[in-house]
Amino acid sequence: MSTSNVSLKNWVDEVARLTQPASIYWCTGSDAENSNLIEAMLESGDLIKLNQTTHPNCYLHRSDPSDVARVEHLTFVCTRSKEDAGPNNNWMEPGEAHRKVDALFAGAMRGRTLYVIPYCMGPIDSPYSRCGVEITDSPYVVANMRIMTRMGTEALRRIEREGSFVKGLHSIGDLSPERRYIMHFPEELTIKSIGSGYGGNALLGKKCHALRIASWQARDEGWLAEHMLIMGLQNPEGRTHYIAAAFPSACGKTNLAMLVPPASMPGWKIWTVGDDICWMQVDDEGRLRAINPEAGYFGVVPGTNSKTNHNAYDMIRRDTIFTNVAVTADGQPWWEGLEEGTPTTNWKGQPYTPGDGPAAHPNSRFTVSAKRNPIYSTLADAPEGVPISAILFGGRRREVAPLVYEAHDWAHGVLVGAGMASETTAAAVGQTGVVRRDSMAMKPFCGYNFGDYWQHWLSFEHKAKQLPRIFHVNWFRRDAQGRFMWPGFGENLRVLRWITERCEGKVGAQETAIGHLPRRQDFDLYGLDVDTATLDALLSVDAAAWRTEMQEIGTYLDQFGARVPDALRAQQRKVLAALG
Ligand code: SAT
Ligand code: MN
Repeated sequence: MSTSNVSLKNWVDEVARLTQPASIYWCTGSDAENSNLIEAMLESGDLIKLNQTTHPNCYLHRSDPSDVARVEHLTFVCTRSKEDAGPNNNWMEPGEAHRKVDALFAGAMRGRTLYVIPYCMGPIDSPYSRCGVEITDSPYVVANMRIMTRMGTEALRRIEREGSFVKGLHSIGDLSPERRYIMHFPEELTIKSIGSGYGGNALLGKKCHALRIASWQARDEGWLAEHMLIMGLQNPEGRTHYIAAAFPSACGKTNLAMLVPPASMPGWKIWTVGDDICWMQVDDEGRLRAINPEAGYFGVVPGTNSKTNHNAYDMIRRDTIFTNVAVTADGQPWWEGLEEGTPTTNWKGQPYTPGDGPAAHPNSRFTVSAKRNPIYSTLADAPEGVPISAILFGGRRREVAPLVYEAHDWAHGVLVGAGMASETTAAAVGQTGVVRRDSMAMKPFCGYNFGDYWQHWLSFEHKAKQLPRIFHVNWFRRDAQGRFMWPGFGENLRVLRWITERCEGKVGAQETAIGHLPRRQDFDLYGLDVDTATLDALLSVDAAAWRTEMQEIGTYLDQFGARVPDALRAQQRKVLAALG
C-alpha cells in the first residue's frame, strides 16, 4: 500500500532514508493485520500470553524497567520563540532540536520494520476530528494505537481528502534514558519521539498530538483541546447532562468517567464519552460541544476492582493489553488492589514473594477499546459530539480545597482552573506526593505559554452564548490521621448531582469568597456514610489557608510575566480581597 498524498509519501521516504528500516509496512487496521502482529510479538517476547480461559485475548507487555512513565524533563516544545513555549514547557530551538534527534534517528530502525500508522483523532466523520500519521518501529505501539485511535485505511482516506495531518516520528531507539527525547514542533505540526516505548511518550496520537499539538491548533482555530474526561449523567427523570472534568494523570479520571451509582441513588445512569481527552468547539447555538478524540482507554490498573470500578473490572477481562502488571501462577494478570489471586511473578518478570513491595508497577496500564465499556455512550461516536453543561477542575489535595465549590462566573472559573494544584503521581517519572500547580491538569500537556492559554480560555466569554458552569472538586481530603475524609468512587455522584442541579438552577448554595459551596441541605445525603462533622469540614472554607493559597497563586501567575491576562490577575486580587 501507499498513498496519493504526496507530502505523506515523501515524508515516509525521507524517514526511511534516515532510519534505514529492513522493511516498510502501511497499517490498514484490519483484524487479520492485528492477529499477525500479536503472533509476531508473542514470538519475539514483546507480548506474553495471559490465561486465555479467564482472560480471552489478553496479553502482557513488560517494558524496559527504566521506561515506565512519561518523562517531563525530556519532553520539549520547540517553537521559534522561546516565549511562545512559556515557562510551563522545556524549550529547545527547533533547528537544534531537529539536529539532536535526527542524529539519534539515523539508522535507528536497522533490522526493524517501519510501520506507517494513519489515524484519526475523533469520530472518522466528525468535523471536529483531526488526523495524523505516526511512523514507528514498535509493533506494541501499532497494537496500542489500533485500540486508542481510529487507525488504518479510513483514516488514510480522510487524510487524502483533507491534505493536512500531524506528522509523528517514533522509534524506541536503544531505550536508553540518555538518548530519550519527546520533541514537539507545533509550528510544523510535527512530533519526534525517540528512546521510549511507554504510552504517553510513544502513542503519539494521545498526549503529543491530541493535547500538545492540538492545544496549539485549537488556540489558532478558536477551540479547546483539554486533559478532561467527558461523561453523561442521566437523572431519574431521564434528562442527561454532559460534564467535562480535568484531573491530573492518575487522579481517577477513568474511575469517574465509568462511575457506578450507589444503591441509595436509584434511577441515575452514567454514560462514558471519554476518560482522558476532550476537544471542545462552540456550536451554532453558542454552546460548547465536546468530542473524545480517542477510541480506547489507557488506564491505570492498580486499584481497579469490582468495588472501585466495576465497569472497568469487567471491561478488562478480555481483549486487553496489560503493561507492567504482575502475574499469578496460572497466568492471570494481577495488581495491587485486586481482591483475588496471588502474584507469583512481578512486573519485571522476576519471582515474587508477598512482602517484596508492589508486584505490579504503580503506573501499570491497561489498553482496551472503549467499545468494551458496558456504559459507553451511544453519542461517543456521534460526529456532532455532546453539549457540555459543566466543567470540573480537580486535584489531589489532602488539605485546603473543599469537596466542591462553584466559580462565581466564567472568568473566575478560569482562575480556578489556572490555580489548580495537585500531588504528583506515578504517571510521570519523579517524586510522587508533592503538591505542584497543574493548571487545568495541563502542566505536562499544554503546547504553548500558559499565559496565552489562560487568555484563550477567557476569550470564550465572548465566543460562546451559553457557557458551561465551572466547578472545583477534591475527592482526596485527609483528616489529621491521614485517612481519606470522603468515600469517593460511586459516592462522587452526590457531588455530580448537586452540580447538575446547579446547572438547572434547582438547588441552593452558600456564597463564599472562593465561590458557591453546597450547604448540607443542598446535598443528597440519603444512605451516605459520612458523619456530620466530617461533612461540615469537607464543605467549609478555611479563610487563612485560602489567603495563603491565593497569594501562592499570585506568585505562580507572576512567573508568566506580561503574558498573564490582566483579567486573570484582577480575579486573583478580587478573591484575595474578599477573603479579608
Ligand atoms: O502515559 S499517558 O500520558 O498517556 C497517561 C497519563 O499520564 O495521563
Ligand atoms: Mn491523562
